[in-house]
Amino acid sequence: MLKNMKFETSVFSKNKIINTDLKQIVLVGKSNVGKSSFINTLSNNKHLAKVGNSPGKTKCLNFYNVNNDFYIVDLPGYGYSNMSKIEKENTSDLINYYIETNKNISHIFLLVDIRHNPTKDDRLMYDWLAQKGIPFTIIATKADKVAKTKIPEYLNNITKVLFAKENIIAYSSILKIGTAEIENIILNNTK
Ligand SMILES: Nc1nc2c(ncn2[C@@H]2O[C@H](COP(=O)(O)OP(=O)(O)OP(=O)(O)O)[C@@H](O)[C@H]2O)c(=O)[nH]1
Ligand SMILES: [Mg+2]
Repeated sequence: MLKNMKFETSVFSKNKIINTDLKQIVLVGKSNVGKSSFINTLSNNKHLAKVGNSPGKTKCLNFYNVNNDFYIVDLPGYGYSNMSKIEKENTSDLINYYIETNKNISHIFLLVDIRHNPTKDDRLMYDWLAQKGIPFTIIATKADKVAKTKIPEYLNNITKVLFAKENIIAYSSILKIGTAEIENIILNNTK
């Protein structure tokens, strides 16, 4: 669990991105994959981030301050078809700008649903991150939804579809699978 994690601000436009020297750990992934739930589990506070049954819950960049040491940044999900074209363009423009221009991003978690083949959007995001050179880890969410014995098979499949070289971790916000490993990655990248 990450202690002293507090919501700091929501950012809807490029010029409002906070100016800080603190390191940032960033969550990216398809809408509904479980990014906001991940924040709530890590902070042990189920009311910290808004979680939704319908995709498209998070529509801005949300900055969570951890003990004034670093930030965890929750991004809007991609691939949500009900968003208007303008909304989609604004969101992806904001995400691209934030990741492209920020020198303080020390690690990215790319979240994908353990049960499904990564989508075309996941592959595009993977390729984009891979060529950026920012270290990242793939998190396979909702691991509570599959049989424990099948987890390695699902992880292999995701790695194969993404042609990924990165480490991949099975994770569940409900059963707290993978949290210790993830916390270690966060702490090692924010020293
Ligand atoms: N079974 C299970 N459900 C989960 C898990 N994590 C999230 N969910 C559910 O998945 C849905 C979406 O979760 P969110 O955390 O809001 O997803 P998000 O990635 O933030 O979605 P956007 O804000 O739309 O991008 C909610 O109904 C959650 O309760 C998990 O580990 N296991
Ligand atoms: Mg969200």
